[in-house]
Amino acid sequence: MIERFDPLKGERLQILDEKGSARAGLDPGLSDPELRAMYERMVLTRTVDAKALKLQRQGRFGTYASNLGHEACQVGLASAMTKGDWLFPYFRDLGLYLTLGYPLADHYHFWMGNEAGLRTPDSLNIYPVAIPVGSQIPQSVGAGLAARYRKLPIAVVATFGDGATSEGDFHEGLNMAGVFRTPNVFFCVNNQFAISVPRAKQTAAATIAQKAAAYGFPGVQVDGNDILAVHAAAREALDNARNGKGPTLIEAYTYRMGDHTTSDDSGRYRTKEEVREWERRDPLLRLRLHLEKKGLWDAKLEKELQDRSTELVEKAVAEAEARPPATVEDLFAYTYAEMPPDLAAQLEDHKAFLGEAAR
Ligand SMILES: Cc1ncc(C[n+]2csc(CCOP(=O)(O)OP(=O)(O)O)c2C)c(N)n1
Repeated sequence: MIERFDPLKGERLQILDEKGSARAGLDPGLSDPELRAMYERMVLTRTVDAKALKLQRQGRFGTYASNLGHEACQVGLASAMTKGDWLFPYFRDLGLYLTLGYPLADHYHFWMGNEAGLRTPDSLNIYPVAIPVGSQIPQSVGAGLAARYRKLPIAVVATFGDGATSEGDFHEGLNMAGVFRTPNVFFCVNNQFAISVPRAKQTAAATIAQKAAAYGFPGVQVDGNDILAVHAAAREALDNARNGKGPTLIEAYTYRMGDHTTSDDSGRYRTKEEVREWERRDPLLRLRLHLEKKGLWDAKLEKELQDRSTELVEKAVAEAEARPPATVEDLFAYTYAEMPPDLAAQLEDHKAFLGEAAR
């Protein structure tokens, strides 16, 4: 299916339209429980996100990057991944974390400023979140290469924003992936902005997906507010990676509905009309309409889901807030299996500094 949509011809994969109807012949044929589970994850993601913003405003959370509007990208991709696949995430990936099973209280704990929340459970293949934009891309290619050497039938996913495609890391990573045909899926969340810099200033190319052609592998642009399109493209790309058919670049065309982070004011660089225009394309609404059309959803189920999600969120917040505060060791502990000597030296230095400061 990916090859049927050529980004160089301006073609974009969309399966669900804004009224929730699926295009015949493209529907990935998910079962009713799978569709419902996807919607439930999207609603949970939005609930978790909204609570995070409130906590930040109340001073109970650090700077926070909202995920509003990205739920289809995140849940659509994660629900196509299978056990064994690796994720090299960026900082705006809440729905991926929740769908892959990251404990909600840990997520809150991390964004409350405690590195212990970033300690990925051993059962999950999630690399620590990358704050340096784009740095996770070459790392994911290294992991892809390692998987090939070990003959593991897995795929390695890196997620990143449109801004990351201007970093050298993007080009170096994709070039190497193309040359070595690594089992990578590069998932670009094109949400139109890198903080205040619009996509048009990021690249002169018409699409990000078309850049894959320069590296010798397929690229596809999908409607990032259409969970079926995201899921179908991701499933095919992941299958190809696992089956030795090399990497794929997926550009999910969407919009960042919120501010860049709680430190930003997007009203200074974009209009309310533009944001309102994208509200019509709300990814949750689109899947909900689809479920209703199939007779799988109604107001009662919606209310129950909202209540259940709120309850889960409140429990996780209470759990995270009841945990002990971070230690200095926590700042150094959760990235490497064994701490490298330079970090160990920095830790000792810092402890000595704190000891002196306390005297
Ligand atoms: C290497 C590097 N340069 C600059 C920054 C500051 N910074 C943080 S997020 C961001 C914009 C990222 O935009 P994009 O990749 O499009 O992702 P989005 O935030 O839109 O999801 C920048 C410039 C950083 N974290 N790392």
